[in-house]
Amino acid sequence: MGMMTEYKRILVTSALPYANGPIHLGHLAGAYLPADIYVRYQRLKKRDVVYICGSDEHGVPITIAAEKKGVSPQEIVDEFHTRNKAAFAKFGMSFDYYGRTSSPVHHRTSQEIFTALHDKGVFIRKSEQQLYDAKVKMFLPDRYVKGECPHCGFGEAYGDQCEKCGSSLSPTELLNPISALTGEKPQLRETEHWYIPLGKLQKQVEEWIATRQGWKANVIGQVKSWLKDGLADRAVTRDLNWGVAVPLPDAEGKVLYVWFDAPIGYISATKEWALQKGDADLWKKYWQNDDTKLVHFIGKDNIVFHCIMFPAMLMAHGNYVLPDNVPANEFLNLEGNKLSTSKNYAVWLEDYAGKFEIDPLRYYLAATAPESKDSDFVWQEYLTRNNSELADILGNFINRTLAFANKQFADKVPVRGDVDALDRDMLETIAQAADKIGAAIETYEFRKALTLFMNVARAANKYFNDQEPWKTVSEKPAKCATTLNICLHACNALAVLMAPFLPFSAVKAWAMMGHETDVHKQAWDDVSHMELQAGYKLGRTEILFRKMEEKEIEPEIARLKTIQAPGSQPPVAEAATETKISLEDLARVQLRVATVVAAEKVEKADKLLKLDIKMGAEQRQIVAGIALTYSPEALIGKKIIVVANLQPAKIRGIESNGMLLAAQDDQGNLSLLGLDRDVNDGAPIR
Ligand code: B3M
Ligand code: ZN
Repeated sequence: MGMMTEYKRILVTSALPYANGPIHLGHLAGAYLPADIYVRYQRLKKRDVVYICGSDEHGVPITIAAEKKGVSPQEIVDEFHTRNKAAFAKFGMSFDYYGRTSSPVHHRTSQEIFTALHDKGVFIRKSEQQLYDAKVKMFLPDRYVKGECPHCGFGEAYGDQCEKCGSSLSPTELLNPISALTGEKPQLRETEHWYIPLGKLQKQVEEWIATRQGWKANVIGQVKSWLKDGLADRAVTRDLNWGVAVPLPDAEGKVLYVWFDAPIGYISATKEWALQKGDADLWKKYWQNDDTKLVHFIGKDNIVFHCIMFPAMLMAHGNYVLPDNVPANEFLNLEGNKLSTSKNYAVWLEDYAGKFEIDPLRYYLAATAPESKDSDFVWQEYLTRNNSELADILGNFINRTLAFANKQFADKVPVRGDVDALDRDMLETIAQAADKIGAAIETYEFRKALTLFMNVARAANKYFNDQEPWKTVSEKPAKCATTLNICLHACNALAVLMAPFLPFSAVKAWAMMGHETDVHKQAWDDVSHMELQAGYKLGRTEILFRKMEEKEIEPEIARLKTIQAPGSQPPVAEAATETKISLEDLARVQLRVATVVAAEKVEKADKLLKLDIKMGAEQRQIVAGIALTYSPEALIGKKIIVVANLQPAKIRGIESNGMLLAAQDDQGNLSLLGLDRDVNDGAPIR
């Protein structure tokens, strides 16, 4: 399975979204749209390609969503499987099969793979202490335990992560843990689990990773850093009553860990696809052949599972193909802030589809996809891209060409006569377009591919302008006919070239060119030399891309503005007027009076002063950016107000343990907050 493999077929997967909520733009931009472009292109290349996706219906994300809504997990997954499948279809995601992990085929397949590994003696069985809620008689999965973060003191940290400081945690690390189910204090109890010994498999994984070529820097970087830290054995079973039952006699009440069964979902969905095709064994051709090119499209948070854990599972099994590439995307932000499902800070596919056209969104998302770093969805940019690129360039070129042919040539393709240099250039651009765009798609550079595509439309629009057919029509009719002939060839090519990116518009454009065939069944390699005979009758013209107005997007922007997204940093004025904090929030900030006992400049930092301050019995050092307004001498003996419980930080290598408060005027001058009656230092401010 080295890099020189001649692949005979392609198997493409997109991450199986949890069926615990609707799909938003961040999902689409990360794992689905790029895959769909890739697959549509491969089909046009006439390659044997199968595109698999489906719902991930197991794991704690599902049971938690069910609890929140007060319904059963089954109800949750039924609802969102159906809704998400429909939403994806609306956006043109052209899965060959959209499965679900609650299906019997999936349960059986996951159990078979678990059993195969178990019988080979791959797993290690370990018993360990885990938190148990005696009231509901249940071991608590990570997310079901809450408590105080041992790193930052945040009181609402989860058993797997503190959302305040980002530390990853294990439930037993939490201080004062409580069960999220009952609020009870959990007990430690002995439980047994099966582990995949990633430590032991690390070498094999490393050797395989070393053979991978053309992986994105963000992906390979993350993988190498996991490997460098050393892989830890991972439990592949859980004490939970929702999921695939562990197929062993002594494993009552245990299910497979969701990250064990979910990727197997790709295999089971392929099995169901094969069954549907009437050839039950067809899936083997894709999964059990080294000449299958397996490509996993995912978001960056799933890298470790797709590049290490799942390959390790399949290696240990021995009978499956491993991915040729895992082109993971980074994250998409929204109007400068992180997307947040819980705060409804997102653009939901279902909502979007009810209001706007699909292709302009596909276009904008592909143009700004977070391929190598996080990127930002901005409504205003979406509108601009639609109006000044799709409408003004691509749409305008096709529509003006067809309108001209309609008026001057009775909707027929005119004769191509002698060609001049501009004509030749345009024909050359058309002839090379498919290969150039294709090469970028093959290397997962979708933004580049889209730019190359638009450059063809740009060139064609310019060609139309430069040849001035509206003038030559009366002065040199043969030249005008040649120009229009070539413009129509360009339209014809553009209709096929846009198909992977803009599948709905491609259908329209192809019909406008008078074809009754399916544009998605054309051959990419024919684009360079597709012929339109003189006299060929064109179809009915319609506007390809409508210009949008500001007022259409204003409500969307306004809605997002009312939500305070996590990780956002609103401008100061806005923060002051809009963000309300509770008394509890306020109580977390400890302000105290302090006396400055020593002050000196910080070398090579003209804004900074290092201060020694005294708060009652306590003395400490802070670094403050006040040197432009205050000299060190002026400060000594002064009483100031400081934030006393700020996490210590190093500023220019100097420890700063607290922050002083000052007001700032328009010119940037500072004024230290003080007291209007003398109070001893150390006094609290309430
Ligand atoms: N459901 C996680 C996610 O949606 C998970 C992906 C499974 S892919 C096999 O991010
Ligand atoms: Zn924390």
